[in-house]
Amino acid sequence: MKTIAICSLFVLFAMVAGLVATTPAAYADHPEVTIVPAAGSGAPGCEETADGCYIPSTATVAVGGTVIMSNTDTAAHTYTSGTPDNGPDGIFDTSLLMAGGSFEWSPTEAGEYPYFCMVHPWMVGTIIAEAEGADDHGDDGGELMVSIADSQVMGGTQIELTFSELHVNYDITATQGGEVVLQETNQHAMESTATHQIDAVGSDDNPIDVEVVSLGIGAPGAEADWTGPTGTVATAKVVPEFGTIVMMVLTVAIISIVAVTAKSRVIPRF
Ligand SMILES: [Cu+2]
Repeated sequence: MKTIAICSLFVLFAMVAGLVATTPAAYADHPEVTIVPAAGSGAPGCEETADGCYIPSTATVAVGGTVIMSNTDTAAHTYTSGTPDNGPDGIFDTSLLMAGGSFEWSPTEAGEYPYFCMVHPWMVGTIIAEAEGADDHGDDGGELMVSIADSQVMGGTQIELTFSELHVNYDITATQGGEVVLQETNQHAMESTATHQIDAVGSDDNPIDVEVVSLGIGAPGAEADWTGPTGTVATAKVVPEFGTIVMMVLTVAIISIVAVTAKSRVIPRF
């Protein structure tokens, strides 16, 4: 009897987790984005890395939303709109932001805003301000949203992905303590959801990190016709002890994507 009750409770929580996962709309308009300097960007080198000198190097936010420029580095930096070649354009300027300092800016018009660091001109980034109700499709500059939910099933973890578009081709990788516990490549999502089973269970000390990389949207075998964003579209840290965790907002090319994790708190005992 007791087992049945625990199971029902678990199913209920799994459903709640699923509901949270399927309602990512609140994140669709990018009301807020935080940009930090790459650690050590006071010395040249970051411009050679994939991440760039400001992270994310292309940040997307809604018109009227908030861009938080947070200096988490040990050196002082500026976020100055304009380009190193042409100088400041006067749209925004943090002036010298000391370590730990932060500055907020809210775009009032849609557009692309390049910026750079006055102290370290190899540091450049772009903010994209999107008008409200911007095209939500995977092709030409729309966005692909992937949410990640997890539930614990039979001593393992089930990862459920919810896609904002059909026919997303993707790779999914999960690691725990540096070890790969799930790696599936060239997956094709016929439906708006897909599930993956992991034998491991995450814990506070030993979370499972999940990463979903988009390969493009379209029919399998017709790679040349695939559209939409490619690159990392969602990451999540699976820690059963905690409630919903939004891990990271990653931008992909000119498109920004949101990851949402929902979790179940119930650990079934069998
Ligand atoms: Cu700097």
